[in-house]
Amino acid sequence: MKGYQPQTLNEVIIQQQSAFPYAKGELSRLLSHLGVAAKIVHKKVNKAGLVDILGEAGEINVQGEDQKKLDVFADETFINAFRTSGMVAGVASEEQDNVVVFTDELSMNANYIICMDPLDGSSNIDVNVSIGTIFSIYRRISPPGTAVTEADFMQEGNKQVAAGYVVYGSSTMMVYTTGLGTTGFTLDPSIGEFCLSNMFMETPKEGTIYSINEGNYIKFPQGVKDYIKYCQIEDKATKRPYSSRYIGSLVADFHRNLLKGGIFIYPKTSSSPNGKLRLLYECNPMAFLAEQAGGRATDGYGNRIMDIKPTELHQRVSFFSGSSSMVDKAEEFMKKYEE
Ligand code: P6P
Repeated sequence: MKGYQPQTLNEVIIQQQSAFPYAKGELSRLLSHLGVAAKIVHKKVNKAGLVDILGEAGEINVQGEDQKKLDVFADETFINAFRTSGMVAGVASEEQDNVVVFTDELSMNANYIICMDPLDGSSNIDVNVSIGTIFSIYRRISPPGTAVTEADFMQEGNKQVAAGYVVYGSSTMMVYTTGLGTTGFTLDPSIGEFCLSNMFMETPKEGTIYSINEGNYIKFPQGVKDYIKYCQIEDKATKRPYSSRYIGSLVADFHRNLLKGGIFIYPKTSSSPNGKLRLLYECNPMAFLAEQAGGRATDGYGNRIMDIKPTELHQRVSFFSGSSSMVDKAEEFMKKYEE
């Protein structure tokens, strides 16, 4: 019987690199380094209940959230992987107030910068619910040989050269895009490799799942309230009522909707007037993946997430993403009340 011949992350990255005739392989090597760091974090996340790595790290991050030890561990692991790769000049991280600038000569001459949420869904860490890492890769704007500045990170999402996430769930998966479609790999712990499991993922145009924290209902814009009621009305022709599914980990909710179809909404609310999710390291990478899989990602008012010009590092935006027809329908309700 033909042996199990998995296609590994590195093999697929190299194959995809051939689509870029002038590629020098730097991005490929960077994605491989990222894969190694993800395996290190996977190992810790999987043992979170067994070793003293649960609970608070005693710090508060820039978001005002308690930093969990795993958050800090993941942040340090990915930053070290990027620093030692020699291909990254600096990192913007949810866990770091300011940009982390690499000042060694090799890194200062590197061409790439990275925005990341090292461990998204931290409130779920201690209760064994899926969490994730989200990353977004750009070419630097400043000249090689100089230290990057915050200005290098103020690029629209449409300038991303790659983006992806790692979801630490019932299995650990890496899903990424370099603009050639959205591709998924599943970690095979027995060989320690991410193996190709979903080539060219396509999200269904229509879905029957809506993901939103309905606990915030009274704070939502009227258009969101109307859309939620639309999802709940019985209509066989459009397979309504839809199912409400909300895990509270963006990566887990996004991944399920990507595979099954659905819409994820984190709108602006009366208490979060700009929304909660961060543009640079949550919404832009997810938007790139959604669009590469045939979906949409907007702010709910017809503005494509990847066209938004960032103005600050930890900027928050309203986020509607998923099956294209569902985002279209939600925006119809939002348009009725547009200021
Ligand atoms: P809420 C996790 O903290 C996170 O940033 C995303 O992963 C998740 O989608 C969202 O916040 C959950 O926020 O307000 O519904 O708990």
